[in-house]
Amino acid sequence: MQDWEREALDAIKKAQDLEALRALKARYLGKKGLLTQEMKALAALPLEERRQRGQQLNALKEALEGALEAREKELEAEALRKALESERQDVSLPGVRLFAGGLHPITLMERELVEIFRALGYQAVEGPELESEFFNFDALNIPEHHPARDMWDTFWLEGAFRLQGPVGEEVEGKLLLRTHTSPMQIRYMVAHTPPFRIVVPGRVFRFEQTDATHEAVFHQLEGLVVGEGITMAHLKGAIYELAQALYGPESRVRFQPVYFPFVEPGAQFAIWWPEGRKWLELGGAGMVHPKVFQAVDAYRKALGLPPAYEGVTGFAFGFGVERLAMLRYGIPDIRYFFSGRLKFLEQFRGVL
Ligand code: FA5
Repeated sequence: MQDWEREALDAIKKAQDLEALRALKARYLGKKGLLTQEMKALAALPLEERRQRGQQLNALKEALEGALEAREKELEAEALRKALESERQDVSLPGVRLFAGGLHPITLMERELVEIFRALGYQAVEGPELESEFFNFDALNIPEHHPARDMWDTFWLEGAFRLQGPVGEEVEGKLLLRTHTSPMQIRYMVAHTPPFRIVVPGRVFRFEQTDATHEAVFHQLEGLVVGEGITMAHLKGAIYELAQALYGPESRVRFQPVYFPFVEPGAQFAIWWPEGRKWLELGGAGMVHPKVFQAVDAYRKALGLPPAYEGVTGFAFGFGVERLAMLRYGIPDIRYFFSGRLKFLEQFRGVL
């Protein structure tokens, strides 16, 4: 064996990568490789020597090819091992949680309530938070200086703001932050003719001392159903359906007479909460007061619209959303809702 032959086998075994191996292959077995040259040189040798050398070279060729192939396999295996090592995933590492935004618990509760009434054929509509004295009070049979106004401590607005009425007309008069969702009763009736069933979710404002169950900013859900032959029984049925949808077949409803200027008779109602074994005072309700229908038709007349509320009856209700959300989500203090605290809000966010 010549020196280069031994060197060749040695170099192949030590080749560090596939590229180096390819270079070695070209160097020895390529068209101009050393072995190829030796093969060519055979022709010049005498017969006996040629035979012997020919055999040697063939054996050498086999040895080189074998060594190249073996080293190639080794290097490939090594490359694969390295790739697996560097791309390895530790599946036991804790995952990274990606948080999405979430809906506020009041929004969740509001949506649940609207869905309940939608299933009963009600349409959901919304009204402005900035409201006029006329829609919030006067048209609801609560004239200025009437003691009933004290039922709602009001944030009045100073300065000039433009406010649109029910059919886009500009509204005059003193402005306030609505103290309840009831002004939407008037707005809706002015712009529509009965029969209809609506619910009005929305934010309301009262100039009040806050405590664990009272906020200056809170939400109500108003309901209004008007048509021929609507009675108190329909009202009770609606609240009963609400109770069933919220708390199941064990729930019950209770009505007690109470005064609201815009209904007659008026009632406050409570729902039996089976899980907590107590009555939840939810809100007020009653049959739409004839004076409210008259105020609506008078307003329609001023707009040039024909009267639409003669010979119909209707019921209305309005209740607080926060109380129900507090129960639904186990929230002990109403002031958490608008505290803006992330720790509180994060409990309601989604996870992607
Ligand atoms: C009203 O606001 C009437 N508009 C309800 C109504 C509608 C009566 C239609 C008849 C016909 P009241 O002021 O009682 O009523 O408020 C209704 C509900 O809002 C209360 O029962 C309570 O659940 C909730 N509420 C009232 N004040 C607060 C407050 N400061 N914080 C949280 N919730 C309140």
